[in-house]
Amino acid sequence: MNFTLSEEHSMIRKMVRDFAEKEVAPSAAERDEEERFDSGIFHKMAELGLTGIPWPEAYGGIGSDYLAYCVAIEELSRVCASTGVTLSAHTSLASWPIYAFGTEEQKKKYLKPLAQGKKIGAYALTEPGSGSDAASLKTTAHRDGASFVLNGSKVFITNGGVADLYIVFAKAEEGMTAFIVEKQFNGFSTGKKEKKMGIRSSPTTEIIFDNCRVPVENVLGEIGSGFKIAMKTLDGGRNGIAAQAVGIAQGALDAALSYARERRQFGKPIMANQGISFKLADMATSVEAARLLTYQAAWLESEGLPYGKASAMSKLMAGDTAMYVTTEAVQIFGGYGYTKDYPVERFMRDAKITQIYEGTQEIQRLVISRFLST
Ligand code: COS
Repeated sequence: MNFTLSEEHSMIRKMVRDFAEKEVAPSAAERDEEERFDSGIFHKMAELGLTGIPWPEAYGGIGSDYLAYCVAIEELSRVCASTGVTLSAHTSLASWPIYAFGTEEQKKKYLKPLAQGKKIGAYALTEPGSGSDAASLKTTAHRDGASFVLNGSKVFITNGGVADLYIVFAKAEEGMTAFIVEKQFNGFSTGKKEKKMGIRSSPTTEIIFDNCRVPVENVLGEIGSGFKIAMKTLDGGRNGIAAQAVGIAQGALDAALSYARERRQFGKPIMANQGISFKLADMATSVEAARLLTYQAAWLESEGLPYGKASAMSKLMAGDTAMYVTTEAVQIFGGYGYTKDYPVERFMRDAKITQIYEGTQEIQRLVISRFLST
């Protein structure tokens, strides 16, 4: 057993931290305030190869692995959770299912430009009436000659409106089916953009299918096997969210630590107060535990070993850790923490979503408990 990151993983961490601090952090608060997605940041990530970390070079990737991908998401989220989730949805939710289930033609046509960052990807499963109960979705896909015709709508779509292609789940006669839908297909449109508590510079929208024609060659995997594709995709996605949560927590911990060393009350730095230093000790311990679970799940996936239980556990642990650590960070900052003069209130708002999306914490417990009972 070796708990040290390899040279390759350490290099990726250093490169992404450097990029995040120079190119992402300075505008993070402003983009949050303005609810503004910055495509320039995405293009810079593409230039660094971050949009295709785990995919082979033949498909436009850099041929690394899921641990490197998680380290990158963590480092981005340490300064801007919105940028972290943009890359996470693009990689885990849009590119992965094409890599895992796509035909050679689909990989060349769709995975390659996604990996190269020439296109942005998104995943569309959730509907107004179907969230945790993903199998109950209502969007339909009727076969008509060489096409399927999709009707319905999806909500809470990360990268909605900015994505070029969407992995869409709809009910065909044979059962739930996955489709690769390009934004320019007739009958596809973007609906309402959500105004959110956190991750505000990551656009979240409704998407609408009004007799949207999708060629049969854009069916992903077997017709009727969409539910399993959706679930397997989320198994990996959840670990990306765990990495995002670890990054948010680390960002809040770093900010709280440096504040506690500088801020003086009662004639000494507040760090010298055990009420504060013990809080920081607990926060640091929780972040480390969440990181270890997250890296373990990423390692399992990279090794080709089962990782569904591990990724549900990492997301559960890391999401709760992010919420706990960011709330404590605000507390350490006192009144200042409650203002937008410091980043910890943003971290706290951003942390909350990690307990909700890609399966609520309650769904993670359901998934974990099913593993325990089999
Ligand atoms: N990988 C592969 N197959 C899976 C799977 C997984 N992770 N999870 C379930 N399946 C399979 C099952 O094995 C079963 O197959 P068979 O019919 O061949 O036996 C089938 O899918 C149905 O599974 P199950 O009965 O467990 O489905 P449920 O409707 O009970 O739903 C949960 C299971 C609750 C786990 C699922 O609906 C879920 O994950 N919901 C949360 C959705 C979510 O995360 N939404 C966020 C969207 S992205 S922001």
